[in-house]
Amino acid sequence: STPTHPLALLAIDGLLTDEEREIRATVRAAADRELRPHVAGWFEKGEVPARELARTLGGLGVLGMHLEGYGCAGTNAVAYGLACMELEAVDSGLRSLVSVQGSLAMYAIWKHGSEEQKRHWLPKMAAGEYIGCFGLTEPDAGSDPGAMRTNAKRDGSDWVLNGTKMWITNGSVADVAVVWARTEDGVRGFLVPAGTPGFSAPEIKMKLSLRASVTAELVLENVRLPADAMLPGARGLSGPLGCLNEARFGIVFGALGAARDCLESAISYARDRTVFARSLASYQLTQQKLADMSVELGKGMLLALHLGRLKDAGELTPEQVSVGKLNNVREAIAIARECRTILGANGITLEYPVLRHANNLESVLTYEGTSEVHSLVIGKALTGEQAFR
Ligand code: TGC
Ligand code: FAD
Repeated sequence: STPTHPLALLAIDGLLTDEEREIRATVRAAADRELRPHVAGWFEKGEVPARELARTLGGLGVLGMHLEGYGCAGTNAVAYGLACMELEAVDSGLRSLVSVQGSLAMYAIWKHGSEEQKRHWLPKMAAGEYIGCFGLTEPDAGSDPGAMRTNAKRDGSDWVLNGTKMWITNGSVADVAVVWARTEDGVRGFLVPAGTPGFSAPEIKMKLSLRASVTAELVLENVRLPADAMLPGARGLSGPLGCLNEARFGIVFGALGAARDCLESAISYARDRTVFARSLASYQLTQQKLADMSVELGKGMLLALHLGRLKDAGELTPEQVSVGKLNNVREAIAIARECRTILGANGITLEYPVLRHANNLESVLTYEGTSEVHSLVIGKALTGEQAFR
């Protein structure tokens, strides 16, 4: 009989509006046409044409797509999640570019910036003419950003920044870096334009994950900025942590895109591959793997949609985002690894997307709060006791 797509099993599409389905179809078609044919090559080289990509993604309307005004599309959260899913079905690195641009750099400016900062940066960032990055993590402060050393000191009305940020997506190609730094007044955000004297962003090479994404260090040596470089609306760690909720939400959907792509590859491969004189898909062991993975994919999708509906109703809490990020990334990486077994030796090549996704998901498991951090956030919500420190 005709095979059913894993996501059609639970008829989840019926829970989407026509507009959400249309946006998803548009992003999927563009991603399949303009990104998918190139992505294995970018991954192999460890290089992406980031500027061209940003313009393509800006033209598609996905940069800051869930923000209102300033040239942004103003879609609902579910549509944004579905776009992340389609991009990550191609590669987590492409979704990363979009997450960091829209949910971290643009969102920080949109939420905490002055009117002048918003007008200056947001329309060009939405169009992909300017690229942004978001510098929170440091070499010695990842899960615990409160331990950051980067600092900003007043000199007259200017600010002088010193410190190092690490693992910064889009860092070396960014036109503007949102840099979080310690001040006398708590943690504050600063907009550092590329080319500011004392500021450099060397790229991090030799990665085995997210090779189709730019990752860099940000080095700030006596970087002098005018008073109006500071984001006026963010004070304290809640400023950057609030931005993370936005990007984590995109990952809840995005990771399922990578998982879906792996499962589609594995089902198609199992149907075509003959082992011991029969189709690999006809064996019970294979079917059990496929059934278990499809069940997890469907559950993850229902969870993502539920969180999306809560977000659109203005009710989504950080703990709920942690449930989604923890579950969906953990299941996505398990699915990617299991699919790899079905492909046998072919599974280790870039001819198929599966190990590329699995390798990418190693980063996704770690960034935006490791799985351990999200477990601890949920544990704190359940017990009222923080176990971070
Ligand atoms: P804690 O004392 O709990 O909180 C400090 C202040 O922040 C508030 N807060 C939040 N606000 C909004 N959203 C959240 N999710 C928040 N979590 C905490 C909190 O209410 C408090 O506010 P106030 O007003 O009382 O001061 O902070 P803590 O130091 O104990 O840390 C808590 C912990 C561990 C959960 C937090 O630090 C954390 O989330 N750590 C993980 C760090 C992380 O996720 N970094 C990601 C960097 S960006 C990135 O990875 C981009 S990759 C993207 C890509 O390429 O796609
Ligand atoms: P650590 O915090 O040192 O953690 C090491 C291990 O200890 C982990 O398993 C962790 O879960 C565990 N651990 C930590 N605390 C506890 C605890 N209390 N109890 C038990 N175990 C604990 N950051 C940005 O700011 N901007 C970006 O754009 C960005 N992009 C990234 C892109 C890539 C490809 C990668 C890999 C990372 C990126 N990051 C970015 C950094 C990312 O957010 C951090 O790597 C992440 O927050 C974890 O920090 P860490 O690597 O320092 O690990």
